[in-house]
Amino acid sequence: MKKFLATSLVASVLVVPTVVGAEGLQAGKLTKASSEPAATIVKDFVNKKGDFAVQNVEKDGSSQIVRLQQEVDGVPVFGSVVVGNVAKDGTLKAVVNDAINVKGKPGLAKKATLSEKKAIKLYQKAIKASKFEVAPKAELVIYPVKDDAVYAYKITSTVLAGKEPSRWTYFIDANSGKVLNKFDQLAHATGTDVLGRSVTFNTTLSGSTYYLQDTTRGKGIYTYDAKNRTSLPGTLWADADNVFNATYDRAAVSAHVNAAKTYDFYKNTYGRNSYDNAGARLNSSVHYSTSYNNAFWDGTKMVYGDGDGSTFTYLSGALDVVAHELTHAVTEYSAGLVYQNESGAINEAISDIMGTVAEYSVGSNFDWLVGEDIYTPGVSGDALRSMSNPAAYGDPDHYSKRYTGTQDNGGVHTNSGIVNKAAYLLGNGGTHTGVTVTGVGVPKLGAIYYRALTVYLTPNSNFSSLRAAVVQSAKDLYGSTSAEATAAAKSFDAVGVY
Ligand code: RRT
Ligand code: ZN
Ligand code: CA
Repeated sequence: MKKFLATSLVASVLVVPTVVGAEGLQAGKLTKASSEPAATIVKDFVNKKGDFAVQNVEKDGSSQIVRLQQEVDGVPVFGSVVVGNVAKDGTLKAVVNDAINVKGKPGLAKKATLSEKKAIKLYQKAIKASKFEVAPKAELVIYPVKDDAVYAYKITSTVLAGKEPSRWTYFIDANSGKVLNKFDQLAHATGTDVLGRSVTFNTTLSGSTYYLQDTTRGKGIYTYDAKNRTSLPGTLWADADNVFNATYDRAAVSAHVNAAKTYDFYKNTYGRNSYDNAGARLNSSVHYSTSYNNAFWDGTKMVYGDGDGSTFTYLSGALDVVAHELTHAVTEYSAGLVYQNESGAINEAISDIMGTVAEYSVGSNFDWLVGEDIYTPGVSGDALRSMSNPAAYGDPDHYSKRYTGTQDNGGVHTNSGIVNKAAYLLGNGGTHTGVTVTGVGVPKLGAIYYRALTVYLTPNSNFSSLRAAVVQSAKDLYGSTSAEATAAAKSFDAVGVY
């Protein structure tokens, strides 16, 4: 990460807004003790500057933090905010005063003559868009320009259609219609992922810092830095120049990119809008703990360890692992499979299956292995699990070989092998224990299992109920006498589940 100021903002500035008379931060015992409300104390301190609306008052230990928005006749002065820290005894401890002197500014003599509708028309023309994810919204503001200030419309929208998503903010002079300033908050970042590939992804520019915040998908995709500690989520990942090329950045880049790919996979393949099918925000935390050899869904977010460098490298680096994690969330919000014994093994297998279907659908390096991209970085060809041959990693491939002990919640990561093998046979085809299954291909495998998960499975489903759910799903999708339905039934015959 190089250190310099954000350039995309500066490059598009037509008229540099100058903050007139901003006083910055003052600290100390700025006022005498008082029993007035905190907002009044801060207002009184700065009110010689003009009018203020109370934006927010928040408790901060025994203090109160007051945020005021400067306005003139109810019109906000863009960016002119006052923040005050008021101690328990009513003394003002610190104040950031970004209010400006607007009295007698010649530009304000001209009230807005341009209509909001007209301004939005100009905006749409300027950004060359007509199809919006979030429609243009205009707000009349006072906009500081050099030593003057003018009335302007601040207009923002989100556009996804077209080649690049954008979230342009324009300041349009409310008299002349001139563009005073513009910036695209949706920044197109570049970086290097865990596997060393160059990638592009969406970030958000706020102030002069870029954040791993993609606002183009559902309610957003946010990636956090847990800083090799165990308190979560950590801090939203910030970057000064929107180029994510440091070694430390890689885990975050992969988590962010793979979360977006998995979101797109579910949306484009099954029409599912995030794990709750209502656009739930996707949060991921990377650099969890130290040398942590695992990843998990904690009920609200995906969490990834760095690995110890020999058993695993950064776990967010693998799409099948990220899709595995997010599928745990989908399962929680659909079938609700209890994470123990047979229902738990189905829960695990569904995560491996959808992780593998996602890997196929993204179209890079598809295989029937799980976690191969981040497992034993020094050894090639191995993985944490194999769906085609679970036994290669000590997992059962037939119901008769199931683990019946109590470890690992009743063998959820072990007995998943039985279901994984059935899924492999259904998707790929093959002969196992003398039973031949004609493969239906990976996309149909995904459609069948997705339907089983979201329609026919319940919290206490066992392997036998899974067979019924998968066969019924194949019948629903392809017909009751279809080759797909036959293959689905045979895939369970082959692993001894009836
Ligand atoms: S349940 C989370 C899962 C994450 C993962 C998936 C790591 C694939 C690596 C590869 C496991 O399957 N963890 C390993 C385990 O036993 O928890
Ligand atoms: Zn899992
Ligand atoms: Ca894989």
